[in-house]
Amino acid sequence: MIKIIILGGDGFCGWPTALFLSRLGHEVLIVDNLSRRNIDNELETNSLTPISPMTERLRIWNQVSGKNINFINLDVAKEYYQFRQVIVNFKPDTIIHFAEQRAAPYSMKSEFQKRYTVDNNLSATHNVLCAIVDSGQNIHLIHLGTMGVYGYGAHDKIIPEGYLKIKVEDKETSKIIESEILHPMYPGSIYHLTKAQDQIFFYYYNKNDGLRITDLHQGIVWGTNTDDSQLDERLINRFDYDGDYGTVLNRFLVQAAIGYPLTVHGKGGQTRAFIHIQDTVKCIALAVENPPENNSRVLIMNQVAETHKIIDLAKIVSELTGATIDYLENPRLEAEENELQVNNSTLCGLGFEPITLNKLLMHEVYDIAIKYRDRIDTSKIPCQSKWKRAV
Ligand code: NAD
Ligand code: USQ
Repeated sequence: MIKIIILGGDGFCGWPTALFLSRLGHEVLIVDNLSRRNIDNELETNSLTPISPMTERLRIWNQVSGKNINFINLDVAKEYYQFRQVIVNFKPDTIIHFAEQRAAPYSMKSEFQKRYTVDNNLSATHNVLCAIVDSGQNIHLIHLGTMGVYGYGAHDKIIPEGYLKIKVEDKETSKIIESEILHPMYPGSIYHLTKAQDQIFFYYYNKNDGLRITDLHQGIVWGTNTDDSQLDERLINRFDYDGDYGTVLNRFLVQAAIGYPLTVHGKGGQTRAFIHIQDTVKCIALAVENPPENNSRVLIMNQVAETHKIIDLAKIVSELTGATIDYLENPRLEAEENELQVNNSTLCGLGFEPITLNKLLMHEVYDIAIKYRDRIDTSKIPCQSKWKRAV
């Protein structure tokens, strides 16, 4: 049994991860300030699925599984001393850190959201690191990073796992020295910028304080339910479909379910990495069970199942459902077209067997969209957030 604190355990990835780790027999404590639910209020939108309040979620989980998950409502970015006390009292073996503002479009909306994203994400990550050192405990930190820190330039044939092998010429001897450095970062939004900065925090605290850190560079997560969240409707996971938080494949499936033309940005030549939510929780469990050794560098793993072009996804959804495709002016500043291949061999070596895009799972998402279609507010579907504001 491993003692685990899940920061951000009320969110889309955090909630099913908490259930899965609890089912595996680990002791789970969720820390979350419910800010994601408040952002829904700010944006006047809601999860497609009716998510229960946290206390209800935990009560039902106890009923169906016989297991207890505890919850503390706390802002990791702002309530440092209370957070440190939680660590001191609970004595976790592992902390999993999901507690960040995670939407690129939201982070680009206006100066308010830019500043919130930077303040929240950087303070949260730094507070976690600082509190681990402060507590004097040897805690394994697992962070959810993103593929987007690598950027989408065509400079790498295959994106490596966090580190880049380099060769530098020694000016005096003209000898070639081989080394490995953190992969250069090319963040494409304020949100991705905070994830790039997180990496430097990890590098420093690992080097200076010997913290054991795993950074999971995750692709775009699709799907909604896992085996655990399906056990009772009141355990259902959140499902974002709006123009800020909805991610592309889930959005396409919702759009198809209500006869809304699929919103492809530009020509849809962008290639992105994807992973199903059931794989997210399995990969995190693998990371929990395989911590880095003491005195080893930050372990970076690419948490990705496959890559796809956006237009190909739109065509697959269209074939499956009969949806039409709309080619929209792209609100983002991003390459119109890119190739992307990702090395995910570390997680595969630990036993990860990726679920790839398949009709059954896509239908499952589509069916959920049909089931809750009355909750959809179509005015929230367009991406309003622009990377460049009109001058
Ligand atoms: P989410 O917004 O659904 O969940 C984040 C949770 O963290 C929310 O419950 C929120 O209330 C909480 N939170 C935020 N700031 C907090 C703070 N200061 N103190 C306490 N709690 C706080 O996001 P998600 O989709 O579950 O993503 C989780 C993590 O995984 C994020 O860090 C994100 O960057 C990363 N990630 C997500 C995806 C994806 O497609 N969803 C892909 C790659 C990486
Ligand atoms: N896109 C469309 N139409 C849409 C929505 C998006 O064509 O209706 C395009 C975007 O322009 C972009 C791509 O699809 O090229 C992906 O957009 P997205 O919103 O699905 O994903 P993204 O903004 O990259 O962010 C999501 C999560 C974030 C995570 C990231 C992983 O919100 O938390 O870090 O995926 S990654 O993309 O690998 O960096």
